[in-house]
Amino acid sequence: MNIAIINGPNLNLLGKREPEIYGSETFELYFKKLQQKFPEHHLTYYQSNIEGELIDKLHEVGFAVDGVILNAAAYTHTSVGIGDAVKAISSPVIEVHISNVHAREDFRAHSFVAPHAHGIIIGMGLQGYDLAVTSFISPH
Ligand code: CA2
Repeated sequence: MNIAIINGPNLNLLGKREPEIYGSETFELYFKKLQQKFPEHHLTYYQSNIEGELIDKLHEVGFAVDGVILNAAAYTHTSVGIGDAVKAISSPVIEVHISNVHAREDFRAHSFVAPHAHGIIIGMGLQGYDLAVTSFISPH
């Protein structure tokens, strides 16, 4: 199975800042472990801080891969464009958030991605990405 992981703004700082919220592991290291855990599947990882680049990546992978795992980070709560892109593509998208957005500021409770997502995993730390891969591989 081909699965694309796409991370949005500031997630390049994972493991380097605010470990009390986001943990102390870099995504690069976590991604290597994820690839080792699912060797028979093809996982790719892309991160950008730029809204248009995230939309371009969704267009690029979103008609080709079996599943997209998207953490649009702060753009989740602000970007009609990313929501529209998720709606437009044909690959199913699982929305992931590392932290429990519902236990934080009110503005984090709204997602422009959620109405178009196949599923949503929130507040499980980095394990959320693992759960999303598992869900694509072994659908319920
Ligand atoms: O919990 C999540 O995964 C979020 O998508 C993370 C976003 C936040 O805006 C969303 O509301 C919830 C923020 C990502 C920032 O990542 C950082 C990582 C380390 C240090 C600083 C920021």
